Amino acid sequence: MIATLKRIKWLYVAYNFFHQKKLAYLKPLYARFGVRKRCFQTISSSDLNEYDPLIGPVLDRLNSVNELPSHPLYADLPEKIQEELLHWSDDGYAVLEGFFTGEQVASINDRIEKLVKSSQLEIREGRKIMFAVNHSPKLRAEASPGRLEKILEMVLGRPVSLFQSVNFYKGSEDPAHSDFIHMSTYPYGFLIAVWIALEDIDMDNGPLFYYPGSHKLKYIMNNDFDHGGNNWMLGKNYKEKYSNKIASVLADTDFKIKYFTAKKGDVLIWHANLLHGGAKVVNGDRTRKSMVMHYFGSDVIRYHEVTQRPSLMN
Ligand SMILES: O=C(O)CCC(=O)C(=O)O
Repeated sequence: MIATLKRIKWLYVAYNFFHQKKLAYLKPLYARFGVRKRCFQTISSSDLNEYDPLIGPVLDRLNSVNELPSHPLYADLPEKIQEELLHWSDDGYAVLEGFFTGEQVASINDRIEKLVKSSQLEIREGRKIMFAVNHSPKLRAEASPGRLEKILEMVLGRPVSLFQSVNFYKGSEDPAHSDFIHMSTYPYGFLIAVWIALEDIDMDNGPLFYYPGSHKLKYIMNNDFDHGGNNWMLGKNYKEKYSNKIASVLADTDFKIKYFTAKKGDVLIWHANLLHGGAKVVNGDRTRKSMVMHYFGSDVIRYHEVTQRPSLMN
């Protein structure tokens, strides 16, 4: 019953109608990009112009190898991070080894534990916790410090704002996907993800996997697969249908899978369209503590392509 209700698009429109203040940021953006809709209405890639690299992130158009070294923030970064960031345009990810110290990771884990114990956070599907950062400004500051956000801003070419966090206790085993189908922007590409290893991770506890270079593939949006929805209802098995589409796209490429077998405190950042997921958990007794955060670039239309909902701005 609840699952069916969640598929009715007009319930979202009604909800948005009563939250128009949080959608007002869209008005000038709709005017700028020629979107002829009210901001509480549904929005999807069908209402927007095609992908246009000229208005997307600079490093999608120009190569980070040439562009980043002259960026004012680049010179202050540790050499290892500088080197990693240089291959951003080609590979769509960067590893920031040892970005957080053992003490910093312990403090993040401690804050999560306390929030769970105080029942402020619910563990979903026995493995994940959504939006922990919204419950603790200290956690937010520790997990997303200025020195991290500066790197994201440099790579995305705009100021960023943290949209959500997801903490995992166990490996997600999520099939390969691009985050962009869930956190979509217009212009395309103004989303960036950060993944923090909150303990050592190896092939046994379900590491994150990703396909270097896959961010250059076409963005897969609703019109690119049979999602089964219509003007009134969202499709029934869109998740499965979307995953099948991504699997078929990958099958036609020769991208090589990589696993983020990480040490506690290591960080992976990735591009809006990098295909990634969670590897199989071989040892179900083991935890795989991690924290992923997604950030939007400033001054863009934010929405959820799957449900065609514009994102509320708090
Ligand atoms: O941590 C994982 O296993 C998957 C995370 C993920 O796919 C995401 O946050 O988009």
